[in-house]
Amino acid sequence: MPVLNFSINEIQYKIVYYGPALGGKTTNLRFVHQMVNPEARSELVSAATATDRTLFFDFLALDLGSVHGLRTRLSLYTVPGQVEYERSRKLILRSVDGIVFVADSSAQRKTYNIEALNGMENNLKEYGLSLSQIPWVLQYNKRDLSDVMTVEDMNADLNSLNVPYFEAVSLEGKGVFSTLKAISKMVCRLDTLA
Ligand SMILES: Nc1nc2c(ncn2[C@@H]2O[C@H](COP(=O)(O)OP(=O)(O)OP(=O)(O)O)[C@@H](O)[C@H]2O)c(=O)[nH]1
Ligand SMILES: [Mg+2]
Repeated sequence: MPVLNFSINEIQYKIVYYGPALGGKTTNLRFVHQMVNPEARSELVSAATATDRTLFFDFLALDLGSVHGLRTRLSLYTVPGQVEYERSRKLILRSVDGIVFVADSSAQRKTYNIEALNGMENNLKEYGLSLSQIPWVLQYNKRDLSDVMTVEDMNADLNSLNVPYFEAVSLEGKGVFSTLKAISKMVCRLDTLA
């Protein structure tokens, strides 16, 4: 649910990057943070372990400027992918407006992608939400690996709802902004976003 504040003419949308452990969610946010002009973004807030695994979430705010006369902000969050953090993942999904599901293209990670997607659906259900109602996109990350699944096979596993999907190598920034642009358009219900 977007937060609308008429007194300051502002609307805020929450986008969550969800997916299996080590799929590249934090890497997406790092690249966005690196590329966006500091005046249009916050600092990247990360709570990570010593080995760089997300502990609770990462957070980055973006200012899209004026859209339809309203100052429009995006709050980007990642969830921690490690299995034991289910409670955190559920909490972070609260009041979500749009989701980027970051799947790992490695064939070895196939079942982890499916389990994470099932877990996400269950968590959404507890908030009365379903994947057929909420704007979401898929990112097939790590396309640079040697054992990638085909896009067709990944769609068969993860994309029964036929949502937009993007191939990415987020470590090199490839596909990061096409993914973000697509979900932003969907949550803001815009046809043209620069
Ligand atoms: N080869 C390759 N490695 C990547 C890519 N994107 C991310 N990685 C690497 O994958 C590892 C995990 O990336 P993270 O962004 O920390 O993954 P995450 O999904 O945030 O992981 P959790 O916080 O544990 O859920 C890191 O070593 C990244 O450098 C990619 O496109 N290709
Ligand atoms: Mg992370």
